[in-house]
Amino acid sequence: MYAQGLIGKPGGSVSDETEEFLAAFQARIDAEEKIEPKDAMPAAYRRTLVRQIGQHAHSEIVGMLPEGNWITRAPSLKRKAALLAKVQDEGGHGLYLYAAAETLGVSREEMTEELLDGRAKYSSIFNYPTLSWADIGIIGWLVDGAAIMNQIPLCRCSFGPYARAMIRVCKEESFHQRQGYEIVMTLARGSEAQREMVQDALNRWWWPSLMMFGPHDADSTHSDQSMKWKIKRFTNDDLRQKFIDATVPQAEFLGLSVPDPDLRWNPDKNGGKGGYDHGAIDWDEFWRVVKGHGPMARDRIKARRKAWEDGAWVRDAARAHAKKRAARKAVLAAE
Ligand code: FAQ
Repeated sequence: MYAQGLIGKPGGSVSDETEEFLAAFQARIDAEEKIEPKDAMPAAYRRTLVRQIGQHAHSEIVGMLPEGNWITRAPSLKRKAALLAKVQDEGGHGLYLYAAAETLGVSREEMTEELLDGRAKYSSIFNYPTLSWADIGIIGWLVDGAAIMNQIPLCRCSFGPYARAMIRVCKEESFHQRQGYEIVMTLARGSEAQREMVQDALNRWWWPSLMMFGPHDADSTHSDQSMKWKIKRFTNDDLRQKFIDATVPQAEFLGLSVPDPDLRWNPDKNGGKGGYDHGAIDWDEFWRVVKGHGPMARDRIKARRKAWEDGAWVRDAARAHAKKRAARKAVLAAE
């Protein structure tokens, strides 16, 4: 089913990876060539991609849950239709990403099992609860906004199927970000109670959104190698800074305050272009959430497990159908 390069094939050994092979592979990366599924690749390159794309796919699917929670309670038919479409888009993103990871020789079943038994992660952000309608606007504005900041550079990822999937994903995320901002703008210009509701949502989602970019560069285990392989194009801290610099003026425009007393414009930052200094991120909270102790972690995995078990009959039926078709094809070929 999968087209695999001999070197670096799943379960294969790294003993074939001569210095010459690794140098030739790096030269292709440095020349901005795309690596395709049939190409030979170092086993560690394949593993890094399976890890990152798999975790990205899980994040999209788990990410449907916090917003899905508000579909039945959206304040108007228009808002309900838009939210329904957005949540459906996230499901689509998960599917493109699982398909991209499958070209590396890992099945969706295996990836899902890794998620359910805790071997694979998903984004920390989806472990927080959605307490009010304003959270839906804030998620679009901040969470999709952070996702785009991180994913635009992934459109230039060295692995072809991931880069190509990201192009469509980013177009859709950009639309999501705007619908979120529009909800926030409506609430920020609404009644006193609506302004308070949206400020409260911003207070709760600001820091978790900054944590989406991953640990501080000094604690990022994969960044150096992923940058060398041009899987990542920017470090976690660089993207986080870009996000802060883009988002703070938007909050100011809305008349909302970013919950960071240490936030200051620094004209010397970013090589003299200016940028915001910000307060300390609570890394203990980040690692607690990443290790599965986020406020909604148990519910999220429980929901995914239930969906996986409830869908078992569909997978069985699809397999039985494929077997029947193959048998029929074999009979026809023999005639
Ligand atoms: N949460 O060495 P690094 C979305 C883990 S999609 C949980 O820096 P890396 C759309 C990391 O996996 C959101 N774990 O790792 C949407 C590693 O652990 P491992 C998801 C995290 O890979 C919107 C360890 O920490 N986006 O929101 C997190 O080089 C609205 C060390 O970290 C993507 O997945 C975290 N925040 O950089 C959906 C984008 N950060 O694997 C619905 C693609 C780090 O060794 C509604 N991924 N870890 O056990 C990436 O760009 C990268 O994987 C990073 C992390 C930047 C997330």
